[in-house]
Amino acid sequence: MATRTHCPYCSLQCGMQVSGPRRPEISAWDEFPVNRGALCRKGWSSASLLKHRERLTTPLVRDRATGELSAVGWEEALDLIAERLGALQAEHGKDAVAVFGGGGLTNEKSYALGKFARVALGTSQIDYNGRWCMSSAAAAGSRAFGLDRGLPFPLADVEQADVVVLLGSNLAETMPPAARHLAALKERGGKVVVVDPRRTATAELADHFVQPVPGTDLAVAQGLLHLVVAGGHVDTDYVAARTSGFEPVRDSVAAWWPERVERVSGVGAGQLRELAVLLGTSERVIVLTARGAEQHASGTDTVLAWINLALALGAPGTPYAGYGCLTGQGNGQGGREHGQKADQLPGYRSIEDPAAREHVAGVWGIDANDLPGKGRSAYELLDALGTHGGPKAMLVFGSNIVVSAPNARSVSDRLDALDLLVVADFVMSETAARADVVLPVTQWAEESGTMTNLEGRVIRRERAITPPAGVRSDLDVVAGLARRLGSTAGFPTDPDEVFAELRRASAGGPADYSGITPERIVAEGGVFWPCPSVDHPGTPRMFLDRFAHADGRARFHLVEHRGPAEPTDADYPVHLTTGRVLAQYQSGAQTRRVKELPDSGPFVQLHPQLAGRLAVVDGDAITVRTRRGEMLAPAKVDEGIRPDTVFIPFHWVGANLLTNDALDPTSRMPEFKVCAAAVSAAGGAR
Ligand SMILES: Nc1nc2c(c(=O)[nH]1)N[C@H]1C(S)=C(S)[C@@H](COP(=O)(O)OP(=O)(O)OC[C@H]3O[C@@H](n4cnc5c(=O)[nH]c(N)nc54)[C@H](O)[C@@H]3O)O[C@H]1N2
Ligand SMILES: Nc1nc2c(c(=O)[nH]1)N[C@H]1C(S)=C(S)[C@@H](COP(=O)(O)OP(=O)(O)OC[C@H]3O[C@@H](n4cnc5c(=O)[nH]c(N)nc54)[C@H](O)[C@@H]3O)O[C@H]1N2
Ligand code: SF4
Ligand SMILES: [Mo]
Repeated sequence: MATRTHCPYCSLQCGMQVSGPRRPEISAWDEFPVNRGALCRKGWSSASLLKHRERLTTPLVRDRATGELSAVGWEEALDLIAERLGALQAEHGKDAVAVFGGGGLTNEKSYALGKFARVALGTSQIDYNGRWCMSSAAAAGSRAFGLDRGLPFPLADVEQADVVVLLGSNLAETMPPAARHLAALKERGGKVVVVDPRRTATAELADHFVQPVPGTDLAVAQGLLHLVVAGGHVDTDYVAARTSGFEPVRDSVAAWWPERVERVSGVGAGQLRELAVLLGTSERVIVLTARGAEQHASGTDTVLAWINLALALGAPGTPYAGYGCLTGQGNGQGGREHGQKADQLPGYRSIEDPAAREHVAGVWGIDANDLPGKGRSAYELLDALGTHGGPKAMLVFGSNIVVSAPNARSVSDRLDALDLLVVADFVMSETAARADVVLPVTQWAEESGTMTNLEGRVIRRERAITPPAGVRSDLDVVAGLARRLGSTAGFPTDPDEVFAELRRASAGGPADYSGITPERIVAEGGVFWPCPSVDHPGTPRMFLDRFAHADGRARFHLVEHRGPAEPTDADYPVHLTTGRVLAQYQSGAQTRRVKELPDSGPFVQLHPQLAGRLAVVDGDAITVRTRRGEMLAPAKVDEGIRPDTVFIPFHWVGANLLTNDALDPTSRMPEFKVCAAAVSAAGGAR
């Protein structure tokens, strides 16, 4: 019997079937609307990790004398953790313990972690890897529209647009089944614009390929808005009726004439003019951002600049048009709504809003005054570990920080400075390998729970197979620790019970799940939030009548181009950018262990001109250095990348030894997508 569930990886959350119970095999679930049976190779091979020989099946504790990890029973492991957490908190205060979560966790786990931190531990120090993912777009969406839901419309709407602009998205590799929407759009005569410093597989699908210097998307948006204004293409009725703040923005882009934009971004003035006419004369324009535009110290402002352009064109809140962010992780959307973020309570509420505190404290059966306030953001949290006044212990669920955090050497040093590092995982990730206690947990197909995909569609993962003996679910771990810490609050281990509580906690909040039931999810192919009552249909398309600000209007924002936090100079003359390849997922902890997936190891993509200057050919070892570290990898010589830029995928240890930890002032997103580097033939001088 095959069970209908969803892929363990990206935010598309493709529907699939898993046969069970003994030999799990993947088959297509043709009816699920998002992917209609299509999967990428990661999805097809995802069962391979379920019965993997490297699967962790017993808790491990590090022997202080020998430094080795050795097997212990669950009771012993949980007792030990609780005892040490209690002692550290008694000595240093509640905030001595931190929790780090992930955007791949189910809604139930995200919710339980947030509650566990605030109620059982009483700490404010909780945040998660979503800060590194889409937080800049979330911040921009909240400011412009009053609410952040990555895509405010179903992904298939893309097919009905006239122009789709993909800004820093390589979706042909990062969510392959989504590329068919672009094909369908083109068949209808629609146009695709791809903006990327590299000619990617996605750029190959584009009618217009724009190749800016990394970190200059904001200037490109200013230039396009300048031309849209000059060409008389502003949708003035829409701007008057549905927005506020246009005039100062219009005045500010007067200074961004195309030749100036060309000098800053490398995008030709002629191409900008052509694009502005295309955008200005098309009825339905969709602008989609992904990590290429967002993972910058000016990521929030960059997204705001593109939203300004979309608003001037009258797109957001108009059918088959608008702005959206392509969220990345499996539960990248739901993971940011239920309280594992430092400043947040369930239902996408602010932890600083007194009414929100009252409501959630009521659901949790505690006094609102006992709820901690806002904690440190992800990178600031990691940077404070083991310092004077910083956390002394951290529990990690669903992130492989050692590989994926920026400036990773410094982060690893901070992890080593902790008195206690606990990691829950199902494989020995690089981060688990540094832990004092490792807890083996269940995987996607072994447990149920809800996820919210990139469209805001709440879906359900169904348990398909029996977990191996010795593992427990994350919910069990949280409940076991909460009990030992003396918490009297409820920490149910049944995901359905947690979801029922989450629905109540989210009721009345911006991300209202209260009308979403497991039965409805199955019957309706997922339910879009907000869904405030069981007879509410859910909200596939948002903002059609009004935006979420009190006055119902979207807001233009005055922003200025700043460029990369670390500009190139004589010592570090090229831009380094980082990202993904099709066959690997994130830190690679999962996919590097899947034998069906090719593991090329890291490489350095560079242009033939740069390769010529370094006197290297394809496959030669080259060294890449930045102010933070260096790495060695084979050259991948490719005409598709800008000659002033090199690209390294981050699925292996290496790329993040180099990256810059400069943070966006609003979202606290690190600048993964650009820093200054020096490249040389290995062993040779630059
Ligand atoms: N195969 C695979 N798929 C994945 C993942 C994975 O690890 N592997 N991870 C998932 C997750 S969590 C995420 S967040 C998404 C990410 O999905 P994407 O955002 O599509 O992935 P990236 O490769 O990080 O970045 C996209 C592109 O940004 C470009 N870029 C770099 N700098 C700039 C810049 O300054 N401006 C512009 N315009 N573009 C720039 C890069 O060249 C790259 O091609 O993918 C999801 N899907
Ligand atoms: N240089 C560079 N660095 C980047 C990026 C980039 O583009 N460039 N992108 C950033 C982005 S967008 C992201 S999202 C991050 C992602 O980076 P990470 O946060 O490291 O993400 P994963 O590799 O998915 O790590 C998930 C870990 O948790 C485990 N895991 C999976 N599911 C569960 C679960 O349900 N419970 C528990 N307990 N464990 C689980 C997995 O085995 C794995 O070890 O990387 C960021 N880092
Ligand atoms: S596109 Fe994403 S969700 Fe779909 S099969 Fe691939 S990794 Fe899984
Ligand atoms: Mo991500």
